[in-house]
Amino acid sequence: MSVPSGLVSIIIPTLNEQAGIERTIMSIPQSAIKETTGSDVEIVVVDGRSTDLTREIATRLGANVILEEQKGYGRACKAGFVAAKGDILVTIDADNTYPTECIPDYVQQLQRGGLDFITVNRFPLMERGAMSLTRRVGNKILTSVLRLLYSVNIQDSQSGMWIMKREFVSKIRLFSDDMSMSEEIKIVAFKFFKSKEINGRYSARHGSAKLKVFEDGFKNLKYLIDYRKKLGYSLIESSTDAEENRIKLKSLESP
Ligand SMILES: Nc1nc2c(ncn2[C@@H]2O[C@H](COP(=O)(O)OP(=O)(O)OP(=O)(O)O)[C@@H](O)[C@H]2O)c(=O)[nH]1
Ligand SMILES: [Mg+2]
Repeated sequence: MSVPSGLVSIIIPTLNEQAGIERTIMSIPQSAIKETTGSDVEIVVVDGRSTDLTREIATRLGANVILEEQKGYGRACKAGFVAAKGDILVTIDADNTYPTECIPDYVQQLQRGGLDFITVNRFPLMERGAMSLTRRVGNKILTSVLRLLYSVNIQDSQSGMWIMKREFVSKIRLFSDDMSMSEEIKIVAFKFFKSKEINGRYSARHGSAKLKVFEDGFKNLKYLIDYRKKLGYSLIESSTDAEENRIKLKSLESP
């Protein structure tokens, strides 16, 4: 057993997830994470004005519950990145769909592989009935467009389980506040950082879906097309910033 030295933050965006939040939090193997990775664990729930008991349940279970009043999954994740204190960040949904039991292994893979970002591919180990045919087809279309437009080799563009170094998150600029943030973060990670996609179980959801299949599907497709103009601004220390700096310095030099 190693001595805890770091902190792993588990970030959970929630919107009316009283049916799944307790199972989700209870399934996080906190002592196994500590034993295998040497890190303590904090749970950060980012709630978007739930009208059910989500916040109360999460608070009772010891999570740090913060409120992000502005709508959107992407917005909630970004608020979680800011609130989380860990040097490693993990995102999961509050519906008990992702393989939390694998967090110790995934964090170790990140650390040992010197990786910045891991995303979980849900397709090979998906439980029966966890995703409708329409959603699977929609995901395949979005993933193919992403691969084609950005030359990024991933199989699941919409997965919401990521394991990341804090440093990675600090270096990137994410523009989307919606579900499309999920594809955006993967594009940036795979284009500019050391990233990997690994296969992980995906189970049927507890509680009602917040994803609106057609509305979000089309929005995500449009985002993929439009995002090409923003990609150049996705790094905080991007060439644009560097260029601006160069211009400023040059103006100082001039007589
Ligand atoms: N804070 C906040 N959380 C949100 C918002 N929209 C969705 N979420 C949460 O983000 C997570 C992802 O949303 P889901 O509805 O599970 O989307 P999905 O995983 O693509 O779809 P399912 O497979 O049906 O679960 C869930 O935990 C939601 O409760 C929002 O506007 N604000
Ligand atoms: Mg979900």
